[in-house]
Amino acid sequence: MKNTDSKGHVTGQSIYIDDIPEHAGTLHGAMVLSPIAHGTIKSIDYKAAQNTSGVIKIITPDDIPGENQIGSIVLDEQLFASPEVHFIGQPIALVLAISEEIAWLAAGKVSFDIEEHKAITSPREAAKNHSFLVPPRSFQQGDTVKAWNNCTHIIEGKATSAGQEHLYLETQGSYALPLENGNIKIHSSTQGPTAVQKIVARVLDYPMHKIEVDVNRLGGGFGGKEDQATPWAVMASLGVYLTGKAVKITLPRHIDLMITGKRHPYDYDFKIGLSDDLKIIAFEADYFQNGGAATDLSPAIMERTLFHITNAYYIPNVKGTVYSCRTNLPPNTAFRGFGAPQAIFLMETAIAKAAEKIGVNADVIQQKNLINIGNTFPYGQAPDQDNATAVWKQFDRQFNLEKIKKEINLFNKNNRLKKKGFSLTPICFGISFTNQTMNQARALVHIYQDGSIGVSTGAVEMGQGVNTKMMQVAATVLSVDVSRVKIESTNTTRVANTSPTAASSGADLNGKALEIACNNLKQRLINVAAETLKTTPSKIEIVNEKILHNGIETKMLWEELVTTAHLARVGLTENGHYATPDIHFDKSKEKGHPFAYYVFGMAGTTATIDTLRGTYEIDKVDIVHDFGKTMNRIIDYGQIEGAVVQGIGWMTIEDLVFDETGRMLSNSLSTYKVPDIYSAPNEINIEELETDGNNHAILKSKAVGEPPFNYGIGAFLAIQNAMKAFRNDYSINTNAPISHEKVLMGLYKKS
Ligand code: MTE
Ligand code: LUZ
Ligand code: MOS
Repeated sequence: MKNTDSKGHVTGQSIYIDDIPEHAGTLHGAMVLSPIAHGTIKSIDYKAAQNTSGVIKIITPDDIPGENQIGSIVLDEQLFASPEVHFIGQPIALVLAISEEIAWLAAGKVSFDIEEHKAITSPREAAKNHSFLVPPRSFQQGDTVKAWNNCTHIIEGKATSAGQEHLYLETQGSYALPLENGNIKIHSSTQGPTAVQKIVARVLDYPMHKIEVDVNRLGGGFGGKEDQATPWAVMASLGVYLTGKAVKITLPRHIDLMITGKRHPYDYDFKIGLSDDLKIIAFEADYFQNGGAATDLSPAIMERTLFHITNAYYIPNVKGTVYSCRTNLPPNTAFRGFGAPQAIFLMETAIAKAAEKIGVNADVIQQKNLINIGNTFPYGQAPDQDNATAVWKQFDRQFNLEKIKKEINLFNKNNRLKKKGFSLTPICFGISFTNQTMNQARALVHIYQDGSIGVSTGAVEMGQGVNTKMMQVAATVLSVDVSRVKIESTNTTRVANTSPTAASSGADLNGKALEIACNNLKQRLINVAAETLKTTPSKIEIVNEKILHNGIETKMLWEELVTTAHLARVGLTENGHYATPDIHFDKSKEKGHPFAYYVFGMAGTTATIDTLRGTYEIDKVDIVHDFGKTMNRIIDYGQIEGAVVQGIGWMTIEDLVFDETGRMLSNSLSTYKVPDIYSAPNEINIEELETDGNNHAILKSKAVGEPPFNYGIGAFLAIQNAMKAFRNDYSINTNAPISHEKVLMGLYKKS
């Protein structure tokens, strides 16, 4: 089935926040932003802004009826900074005006008297000052202290990986409308409608039932709207509360780039030890995450880093510690992979450095250490499928590792101005929110009298195709044509207490809830059919809209059955609730079984460098991926292709640069380069792992949103392997991204 949104998208008819027709008298909001990264506000002069024609109201912390607090995990983030500011661009107040242009013009006229304090931008400096968002946390198994004695090879080093801008095509925004009795309806471009509802209620001192949040779809989220869609919805609602008018806020692109959080940059220290026969005996690492100025989702991201420190390998002695460092940058947040890509990057880089020092190919080490059934990850869970090895074997069978290497060697022998490099990236990604409570969802299904079906779930459509998958689930379970199914907007009055659509689990959790609701409705309809046909329910089936009795078609069709049920006063609405079974985690021991299942896979990345210019191209990425049994090949392949390109961008050309005062230098799309068609691989070849699938996944179709992002890490090492082919004394640079500039310098740096 094609993505149900594709026609609307290409014809421009899909509705985003900015496409919602405006009510008469709608006001537009713009934020007054902190000009410095750290300081105490002594006084603010709003006169020039207030006197700007078209300005209706300026909202300050004094106007807030509830709490000036939008923190989620830790309550350490003010809606409007007062009196201290903690990053450049932090909102201080909101200007409401009759147009967006006037609002931003007036906001720019506000002047301040601020006492400036020292700004910290580096996580290592923050760690030195013990400036942490939450206490450090460690996972371990075995005994790394003793294990070093058993290692033949010990390699130590440092590494860094940069942040990453989400660059969702639709910038952050919200449109809030007054309803009767002080109630408010909010259209928000958010992955977490309930998070918005809850925090608006907190700031307005309202019960949650007065706030309705409606999400039609997002023009991309990628994690950037899991928590950080909230402030704009809160500000717009506050505007509605104070003026009684509709209020719209959408961030201009350059403001969105400047003030919203990104993927966490990490600094790393690592030590890896191997035996004579290249078994990894021990691995120890410290991860310094650059959390920015408020906690946001950093502790959860820290946790997902810890869960992925060994990637797809079994290492008997491991210790990993994550330090969540408070700095004077915008609070960093969820981004596809949620801390796991950083962990996997370090593991793969450590292996590459070990291989370089020992003088073997990295794939020898990789293959020898893949995790098998019975081996535990450092937190105690063991994979229940031998898929790491199965992926490797299938990769070799379908892509032929020897052949790839031979071709590259031959090319490199015959070319001086171009060199090719190759790398393998096995991955293993745990599926479930690491916070157990969040692994629940609900779905509300109506079957209308005419046999058509309306479905509401907690899942948010952001381009990943979850609505299409929900249509497929309802149509499959009820055995009707997908054209009968309509997916409604995600709305807190229809489906309450939702988890954000995140952790790649949107389709699984909401799909399972929907499956339950549809199965219950189906059973009810089967009972009606049995009564009408004077038989027992166990002899009735619904297949492709036909009603079968003892396996034989009857004259009764879907529509007639539904009408009969309604006339017999049988309820045609059902609410399904799903909570992932069998998951648990004991934080006091840091052991348990947090994941419903794992997604495995492996990418082989081939890159070509231009040895004169230092430029590069990614020739191809060959992938064996564990889909389980994909329920929608078009969507799932699209998710892999997008994730691979996004991952390559993170590792190669996307470079977020801040100066020491906390000012973002790469603050536009001319200085912050995202991958375009030229930097995408020329080929992405996807093969499906041959497997029976996994019953915890919806219709056995495994979560696919985030895991393939990690395949992009291969580009970092493939490019550098090409550099090694140019000069064999080249030593792998462990600081990502490997920009064209770094390649050029690396090729000609005096050793
Ligand atoms: N694909 C598109 N087109 N746009 C997005 O914003 N977000 C990614 C992934 N794929 C995203 C996307 C992220 S970060 C997640 S967690 C998953 O989709 C969420 O959707 P799912 O849980 O339904 O897979
Ligand atoms: N969000 C979250 C996530 O709150 N918990 C998670 O485990 C997670 N994982 C990936 C992406 N978002
Ligand atoms: Mo995705 S980072 O879980 O929104």
